[in-house]
Amino acid sequence: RSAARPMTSTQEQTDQRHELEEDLREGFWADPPTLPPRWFYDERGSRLFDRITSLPEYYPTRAEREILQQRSAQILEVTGARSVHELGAGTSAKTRVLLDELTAGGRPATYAPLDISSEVLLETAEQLQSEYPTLAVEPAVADFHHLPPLAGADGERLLLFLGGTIGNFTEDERAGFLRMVRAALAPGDHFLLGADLVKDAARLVAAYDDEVGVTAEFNLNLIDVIDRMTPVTGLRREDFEHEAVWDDEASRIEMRLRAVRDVEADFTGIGRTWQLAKGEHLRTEISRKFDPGELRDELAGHGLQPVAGWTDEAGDFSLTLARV
Ligand code: AVJ
Repeated sequence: RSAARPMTSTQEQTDQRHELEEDLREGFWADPPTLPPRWFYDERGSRLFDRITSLPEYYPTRAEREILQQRSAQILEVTGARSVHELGAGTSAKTRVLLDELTAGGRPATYAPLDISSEVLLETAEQLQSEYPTLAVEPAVADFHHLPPLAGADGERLLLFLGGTIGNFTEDERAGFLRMVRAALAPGDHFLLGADLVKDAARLVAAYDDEVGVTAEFNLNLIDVIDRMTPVTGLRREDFEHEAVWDDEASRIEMRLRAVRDVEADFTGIGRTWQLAKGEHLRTEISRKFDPGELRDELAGHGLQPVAGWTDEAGDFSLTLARV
């Protein structure tokens, strides 16, 4: 797989470095210091996340797949969708169930995977195009702040945002995101949203602090990503430990890297020194857990009318279908 990958260009590397440095400037000197979760997903981080999705403690991926397996036909019937757009598509693994239905009987249709990583996108697109000959696969690079114009006829678009990634946003970011989604769709178009649900705190914490330590490795990999992408001295992964905490008030899991000794890192690339005292933490991710009713109200408040909602058998995860 890596042999077939195009090399990341020097220009792309420079752009990435500047984007990271902007996020560092904005987040690292805040209280608590933070960094957007997108930086987890370098090659190694993406591979670690793949391993997370099959951990016994990490139920969301299995739960969402279960719902999609049961409801794909119904989703396409209700929406009448002929063009499917997926934000954060990655390898489109779960989406295949839906694409099978979309192209059943050799019907032509469009699938537009949208992702921040052009490498993964192009690989996925090529693979899908050969698997689904009647499907027009139209990949596009997009982040969660900017959607390109979505192909397809008004009333026949379906935009997917799966995996529970909506949970990574703060309340403000989520509001902005839903406004963007509403603006990208026309009357009669649909939006399908995957969201993790509130449940027993011990199960939630276990899902983000697994027994064999894959999630800890995923979290600590962020230090290596930063160290590799921007010039810095004194930033060492041995100085941090992984932590997952349930915040009941905010209804979210927080992933943190807690300093096990005083840290002083010199970010020579941005000309600033960063200090974190022993016992203090860097917040690396929030993962908001939802109440189904509240989520439906929030969608409706943004002009996205809920028309159906499902959970897996155990009631752990939800898919909500909304219409403009
Ligand atoms: C990919 C954002 C849905 O929040 O559950 C998994 C990422 N982080 N384990 C999540 C994640 C730690 C995941 N999302």
